[in-house]
Amino acid sequence: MNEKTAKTVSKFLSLVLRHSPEKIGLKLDENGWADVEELILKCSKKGNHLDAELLDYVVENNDKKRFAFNEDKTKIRASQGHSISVELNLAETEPSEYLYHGTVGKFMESIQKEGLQKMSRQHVHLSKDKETAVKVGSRRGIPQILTVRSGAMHRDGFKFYLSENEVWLTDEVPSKYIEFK
Ligand code: HQG
Repeated sequence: MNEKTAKTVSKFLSLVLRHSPEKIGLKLDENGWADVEELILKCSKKGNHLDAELLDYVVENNDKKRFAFNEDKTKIRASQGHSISVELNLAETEPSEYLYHGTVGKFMESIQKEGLQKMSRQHVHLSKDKETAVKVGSRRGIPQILTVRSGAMHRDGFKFYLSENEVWLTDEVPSKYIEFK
């Protein structure tokens, strides 16, 4: 399988399964699932060739395991990262004492004031290790890594969820739980 093709498919799937299914006339159910046959048909109709083999490959080999099939592989969804409202039905999970968030310098003043907000997504995204946070921050420039006192937040009643591909999700991180340094 050509890695470049797989990356292009992954980007396209992120677009239609997280943000804009209407771009190809696709419907997601309330839990974010798309019908696999419909997805293949509608992608191909819009000139983005997709078949079952390519889809399998992308789901299996995606660097961040961004997508998951249901049990009988008739449905597929993004495991996190949505901007459209979907109910992922993730179980609340107790986080470790610290989680990390990668961002960039230009957002720091605002984050210091308002804490971490979901912005255009459904959750604030956090990582269990600094390395992952560095990668996330690097998408936008020189990464700045924030340490989130997730254990303290949890004890104070904030809820945390772990996506199927191990991204930590929460609704917001007030500034007082962030270590800026
Ligand atoms: C920042 C990728 C100003 C926040 C990654 C971030 C992740 C604020 C940006 C996933 C702010 C939002 C999500 C505030 C937060 N004021 N800026 N109060 N609160 N921000 O893309 O976490 O590769 O929505 O720091 O790996 O960067 O697509 O969130 O810079 O898991 O699978 O606002 O996307 O995954 O940006 O990334 P995003 P994110 P994929």
